Amino acid sequence: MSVSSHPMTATARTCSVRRSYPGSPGPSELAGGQLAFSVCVVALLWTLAVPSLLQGQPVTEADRVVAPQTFTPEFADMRFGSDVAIGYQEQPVFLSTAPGIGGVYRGRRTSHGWIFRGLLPEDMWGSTVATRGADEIFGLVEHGSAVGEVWSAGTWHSLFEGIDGAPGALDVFPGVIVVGMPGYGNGAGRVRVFRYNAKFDIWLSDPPLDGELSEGFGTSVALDPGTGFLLVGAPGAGDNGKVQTFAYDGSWIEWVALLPPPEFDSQSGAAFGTSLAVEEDWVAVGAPAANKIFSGIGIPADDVGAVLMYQDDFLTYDFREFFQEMHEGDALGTDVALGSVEGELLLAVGSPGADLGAANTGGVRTFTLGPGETMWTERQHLIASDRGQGDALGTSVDVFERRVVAGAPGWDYCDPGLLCVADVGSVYVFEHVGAIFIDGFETGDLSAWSAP
Ligand SMILES: [Ca+2]
Ligand SMILES: [Ca+2]
Repeated sequence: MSVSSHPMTATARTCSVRRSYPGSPGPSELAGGQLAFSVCVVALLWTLAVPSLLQGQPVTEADRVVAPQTFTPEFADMRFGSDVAIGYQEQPVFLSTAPGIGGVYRGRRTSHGWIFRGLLPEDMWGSTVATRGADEIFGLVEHGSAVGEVWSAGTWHSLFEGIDGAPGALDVFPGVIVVGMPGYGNGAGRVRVFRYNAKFDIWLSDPPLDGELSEGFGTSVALDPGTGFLLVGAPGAGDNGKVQTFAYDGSWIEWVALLPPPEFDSQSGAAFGTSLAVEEDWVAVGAPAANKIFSGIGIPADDVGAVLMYQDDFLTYDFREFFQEMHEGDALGTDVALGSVEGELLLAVGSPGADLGAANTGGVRTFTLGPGETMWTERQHLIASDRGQGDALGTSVDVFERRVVAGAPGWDYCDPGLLCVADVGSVYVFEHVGAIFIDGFETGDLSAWSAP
């Protein structure tokens, strides 16, 4: 069951995410609506009769975080939340870029709320963030030169500098850092795997892996801890993009390429590989410019986006199923994240172009896969309590255990009596407790929450 906010004139067919999988006779479409009460009275009655389908209900954030400045006009367009990463170091921590004014923030959740530390270098801007285990890293780019650096956010020092492109994607394991530089070579893209050499206390790069033409190779990167493989998204490759896998045997050797299934053959430019996440034996790949796979139900729509699920079966990465939004420009799959706790996998997928009461408020779709299950089930729809036009929630998402963090870099700060400061950006934290996400109503903290 999925729900989307829609004008009062919404019809049932416009209220769902489509689910499709191999052998399926067609998408199952279910209706609901968060603002579309005329539709959703029916849907609510229906869902009450079928409790197992009460899963796409909208839920707002447990916590909303803005960067710690006072919002003077100079902070317009800082776009906090452009990229986010969440982890846990005795307390929940997250990292976010704010590329419009340069820099990177690290927040940690204490009993007194979020406490921030920021790095705002004069001549560089923060480009991407990543965390895993004890490691927290971010990329910086020099103004005007596109030469990059990678820093540790735990210790606030540069790990290595002078890399040959702007870091656009990072992944980290103890002693290994993968850097995607999709703009390298006029957009061909390059990926470097750095390894820490303890003897000389230095990070050394494997020979670079390069893309071709305007593939954008390295737009997304991930190391698969199960196989030891490297996965690299190249959304400009071929007709619709690809994810290339590499096995390591003294050097990186091309393995299989993940491609969209044949349903996507009739379109081009889907940007498959824009985003990428790996957890256990599953890989999620975002294709935010995918057009709706038209089955004769509803109406065609461009750029609804898609998230496509692959499962490793003895190093094969087989396609399993995909999900799409329904409306033109929703851009599902702009970012994806996977997490795992107590045997259940949690998938979060951003749709920054979704219109939930206003244009491009954005939202985040969630799905789970329980122990022994083979098909993903759609769960609650994560939205912002204060959503506004152009906020673009879901531009970035990350998951750690049962916590989802999502960036809305287009969020505007508006205070009565003051002019609005546009595109300051905001970050939302959603808490998954038991089988559901909870919001301010359940936590008893209504300060950053308003029920739709
Ligand atoms: Ca839109
Ligand atoms: Ca805005």
